[in-house]
Amino acid sequence: MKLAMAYFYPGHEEKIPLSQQLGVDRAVINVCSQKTPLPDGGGWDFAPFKSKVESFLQAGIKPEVVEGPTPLERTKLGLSGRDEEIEVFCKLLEVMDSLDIRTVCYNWMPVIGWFRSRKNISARGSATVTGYCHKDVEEEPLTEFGAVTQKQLWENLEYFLKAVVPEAKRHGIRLAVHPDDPPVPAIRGISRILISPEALKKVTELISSEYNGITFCQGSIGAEGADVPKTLSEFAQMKKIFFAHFRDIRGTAEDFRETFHEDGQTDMYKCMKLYYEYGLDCCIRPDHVPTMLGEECSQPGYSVLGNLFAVGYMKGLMEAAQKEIGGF
Ligand SMILES: [Mn+2]
Repeated sequence: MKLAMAYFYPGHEEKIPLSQQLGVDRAVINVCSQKTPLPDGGGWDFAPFKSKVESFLQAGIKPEVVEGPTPLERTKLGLSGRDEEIEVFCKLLEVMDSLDIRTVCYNWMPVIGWFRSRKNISARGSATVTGYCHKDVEEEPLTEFGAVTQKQLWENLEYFLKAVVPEAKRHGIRLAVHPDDPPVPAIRGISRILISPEALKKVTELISSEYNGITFCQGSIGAEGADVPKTLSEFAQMKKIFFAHFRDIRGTAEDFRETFHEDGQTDMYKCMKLYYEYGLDCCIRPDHVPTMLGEECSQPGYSVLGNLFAVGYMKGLMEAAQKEIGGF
């Protein structure tokens, strides 16, 4: 397994020296915020992305995964303009190929995306974590997009995969879909489809390809109510885990809170050992972290200090797993 850290927000580049100090030499980076519209004309300027990659390489850190690709909102909703979005996404695959970045993590949550109804729940020692309580949003009105059905989302996903899997294969880029988070059937009328291990498996079967797989987000899969180590084994056996998110929660899909990485409901060492038992050679990164002492809660889940704790914990588990099982 290859340990990586995420650099998504302005200011995250400050983590580069920290990453060097921690001995983490892989990065997960994005192309843009998903809310950013396509520039007029439907094209995309990849020059800033290329120079970002170059700056990481100069610091001795290799970008391994693009998480947060070019916008796919119209594609997810099946709106006009989706073919232009797909064209830009395929161009991204070509650019990634030229930069030797071999995995792209995308999701199928239009409009609302990653969502928490609470962002500063008090955790141990006054750290804060995020959480979701479905009751908080039950009374909320529909969005401007009205009701979006599960059937529409599946059809749109299949349309997308039919178009991009051949390009992914051509460029040697693995498509790693992220499960929906929170994994509830709908929020404000926008359905969610990737809310169970069965649904994730179905994605890999829509277009069968060694380039069509998943991001194994332990926190999301735990919130689905699934047995995380068992599900991990199943997807590892199918060779469908292309990227892993290391995170834990307490609770259920309808009512959960995130935790420090060793304080949730999942056997994290058992999970780490399984990655090595199956000989997976993909990136794993700390997913959302608590906001800690002296930090503003301005980037809930993505502040810096929690990453230090997570990386130390993960390195310990990885060393133990390597000694027990072998692998790299
Ligand atoms: Mn995740």
